[in-house]
Formats: sequence, C-alpha cells, structure tokens
Amino acid sequence: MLVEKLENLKQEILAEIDKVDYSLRKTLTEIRVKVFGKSGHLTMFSKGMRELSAEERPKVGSLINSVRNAIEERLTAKEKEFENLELNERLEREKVDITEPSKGVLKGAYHPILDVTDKLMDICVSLGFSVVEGPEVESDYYNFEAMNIPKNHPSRDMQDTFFINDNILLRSQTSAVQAREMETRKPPFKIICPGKTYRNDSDSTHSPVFHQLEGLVIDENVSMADLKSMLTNLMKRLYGEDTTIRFRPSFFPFTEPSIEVDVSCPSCHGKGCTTCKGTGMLELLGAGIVNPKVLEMSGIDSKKYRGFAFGFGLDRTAMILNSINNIRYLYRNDIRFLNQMK
Ligand code: FA5
Repeated sequence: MLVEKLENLKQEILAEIDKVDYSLRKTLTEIRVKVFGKSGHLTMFSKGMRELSAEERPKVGSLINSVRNAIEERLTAKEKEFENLELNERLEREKVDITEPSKGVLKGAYHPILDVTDKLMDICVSLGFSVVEGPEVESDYYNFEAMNIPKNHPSRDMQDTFFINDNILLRSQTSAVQAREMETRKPPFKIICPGKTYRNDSDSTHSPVFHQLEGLVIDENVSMADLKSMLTNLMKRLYGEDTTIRFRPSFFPFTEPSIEVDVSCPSCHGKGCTTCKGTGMLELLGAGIVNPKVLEMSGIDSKKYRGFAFGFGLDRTAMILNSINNIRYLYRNDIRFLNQMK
C-alpha cells in the first residue's frame, strides 16, 4: 500500500515537473517546497517511518530515497535547462556590436584660471618655491596693518574690499599670507601663495572676485636685479620668448621701491583699444623690495635680511594667455566659451 502510494507520488510529481514550461519556471520552487519542504509529501512519508515495523523500515526507507533522488534529479535537470535559457536570453539582450562606430568621448578641460595657476605654480616650484595657502576671510591686521597700511591710510582706497565687521574682511590681496608666513618661518625661504581675492571693483578687466598668486623671497642678499630677472624668466616661460614686458615704477606701502609689470594687450596686441584703455598694455602684477618696516613687524631682522615680493593677477594672466577681452567671460560658465579653451 505504502509502496504504491510512493510510486504514485513519484509519477505524479515527475509529470508535474515535465509540464512546467519556461514562462512558469518559478513553479519549480513551489514543487520543491511541496515535496521536500517541512510539511512536504516526502517529508511526511519519512516521518511516518516510525510507525513501521523493523522489517518494513529498510525497504520503505530505500524506496523513499529512490523517489527523492528521482524527483531531485528531474527538478535539477529542469532548473539547469531554464538557467541556460535565461543566460542565452540575457546574452541576446545585452549583445554589444563592437563593430559599431563609437559615439565619441566627451573630454573635460581645465578652467583658464586653474590652467594658468597650475602653469605658474609649476614654473615657480621648478625655481625652488614652496606653495602655501592662507584664509580668504582675513583679519584687517594681516591684510592691511601688517602690510604697513594702517587704519584710515589713503592707500586703503586702492583696495576697497568687503568687510564682515570692523576687523574681519574678505582679503583684498594674497600679500596677507606674506605676513602670516614671515611670522612663523625662519629665513631664508621662498614661497608662493595662490588664491581668491576680493575687491569692490567691476569692469572689463576688474572683477569683485579674482585670483592672485603671491611670491615672496627672503634672504641675505636679494636685490631689485634678482626680482627683475626672476619676473622676466617667469613671464617668458609663461608667454613665450618674444613677449613684450614693461616694468614701471609704482607705489605699495609694503614694498620700497615698488614696480608694476605690464604685458602687451591680448585684444589689440599693443595698438590700444577699449580693453587696455588705449595704452596697448595690461597691468599684470605688482612687485618690489619688501619694506624693512614690514620685515620688522613680522619679527625678521631687517639689518640681516632683505626680501622681494610679487603679486600676479591670475585672471589677467589667463586673459592675456587666451586672448580674452573681458574678465566676465571667466565667470559666466558659458559652455560655448569654455569649449574654446580646450
Ligand atoms: C597688489 O594687490 C599687491 N598685493 C601686489 C604686490 C605683491 C605688490 C607683492 C608688491 C609686492 P595690485 O592692487 O596692483 O597689487 O594687484 C595686483 C594684480 O592683481 C593687478 O596687477 C591685477 O592683475 C590684479 N587685480 C587687481 N584688482 C583686480 C580686480 N578687481 N580684478 C582682476 N584682477 C585684479
């Protein structure tokens, strides 16, 4: 009786498995649970073995095993068959035609200001400078007073900036980093500091946010000749050997003597236009021999050490390098403009 029941179960389940087609493949799991699960048919037969006599038990036990093996084998074969079908289906769906022409890869590019900053930094590092950074939100002391620009001094007008309160402001020059570094470093040293600067300025060559790169060299015997030769070297390496450079006497409270350096205008190449206000040249940087008073304020012995410093306007440097005639293009994020910079 039991043997017959087991045989029927086997035939019934095998037929059921055979009937399952690919679209109903999940049914296989249901069949598996129905037969082998906790309350599955075969499990119930195994549990019922306890009630059999010692004589019947091995016979029925081996029959249960053979039914289990037969069903398991058929189930596994069917599962394998469906797995293969599924794999083929995926391979067909995800086929890549490697002979198809590519759509092209979109390449990014450095923003002109970042590009020029990197180029200048590379040149300066090759000349032995270390790169340092300072805060953009700066104290009045480091931005002005330590640079020999006391409160209410008229030269503050040249660098009208944005004040957070009476003593905190958005730095108007990277020269603020000079004072910080001179307080902590022991001469001799050579540093550059690139970064954002802010002023209440706005026209085709002035922006309220712009970028500078400050350079400072402190040593025992530095002179104006060293400064001029270093700047000429820098400019020629950046703009090419045939660049026209002009040194002009100027005034900065923190350098004495002071100079400004101009380069031929990118728009008119020296002829004179609205960008350069008819002069044919664009002012690019300020520089000079560090005022001994500034050295003393930062705790450096001005009898033993001298220094020179320079402050590049990086936006103007980028304008000249890429023949850009309005500084605002650098800040508009117009993709048509940026694409031309690649
Ligand atoms: C200074 O800021 C001095 N700290 C430079 C310096 C450093 C002199 C070390 C001596 C020793 P100046 O105000 O001239 O100097 O600015 C330097 C450069 O920054 C200018 O030549 C110009 O290229 C750029 N610049 C100044 N204001 C703006 C602005 N609003 N927008 C874009 N570039 C500017």
